[in-house]
Amino acid sequence: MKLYIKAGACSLSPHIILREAGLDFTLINVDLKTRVTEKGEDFLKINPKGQVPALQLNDGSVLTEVAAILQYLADLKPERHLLQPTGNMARYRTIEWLSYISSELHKGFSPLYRPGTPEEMIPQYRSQLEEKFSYVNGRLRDECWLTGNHFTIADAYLFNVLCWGHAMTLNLGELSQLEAWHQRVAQRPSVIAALQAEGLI
Ligand SMILES: N[C@@H](CCC(=O)N[C@@H](CS)C(=O)NCC(=O)O)C(=O)O
Repeated sequence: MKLYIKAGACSLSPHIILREAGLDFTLINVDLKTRVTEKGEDFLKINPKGQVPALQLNDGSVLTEVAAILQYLADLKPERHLLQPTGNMARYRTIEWLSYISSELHKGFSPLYRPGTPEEMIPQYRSQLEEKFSYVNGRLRDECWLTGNHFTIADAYLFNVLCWGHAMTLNLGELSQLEAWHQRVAQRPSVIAALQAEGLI
């Protein structure tokens, strides 16, 4: 499989999960401005949406959207418990988190990264994100992962967007459960390896 990425972008979470699942993969960097891959391919021919992540399967087909890719990868290796099986309520709790992270957190960062966002709107976007991370903080428990005893694909995605929160210096310092959880995730070998491979540490 090939995972098309940009270092530090939302492609980090499927990258972490490929490593958690112990799957074989190749990373291909994409220049999101020119939409040309490091191999000189026209990325729009691979993903017409022009966005990372895109996962090219061994049969040549391409799967896009973080939440879909994460679920696909987890289901390839059910024994890793990255997503519980169909019918288990824990599966839907994980998907509930994926949806929240995607729509409320991930896309909440877009105006902060987008050139042209009116300067006077920035504090409002920042405080909306801080409120949402505060909600997540209230849902975390000591020594646990987001949905309980297993590290899941939702933890990888939350870690990904929380890294942006740190990079953007959001005011998260008082969210002690969230910061403790972040430390636990950051110590996982898959996460360290993914951050190293993307040149982020
Ligand atoms: N809905 C997509 C959003 C992906 C997305 O926002 N990717 C960003 C990087 S984090 C991107 O490729 N931005 C470049 C662009 O939109 O032109 C998903 O969940 O995968």
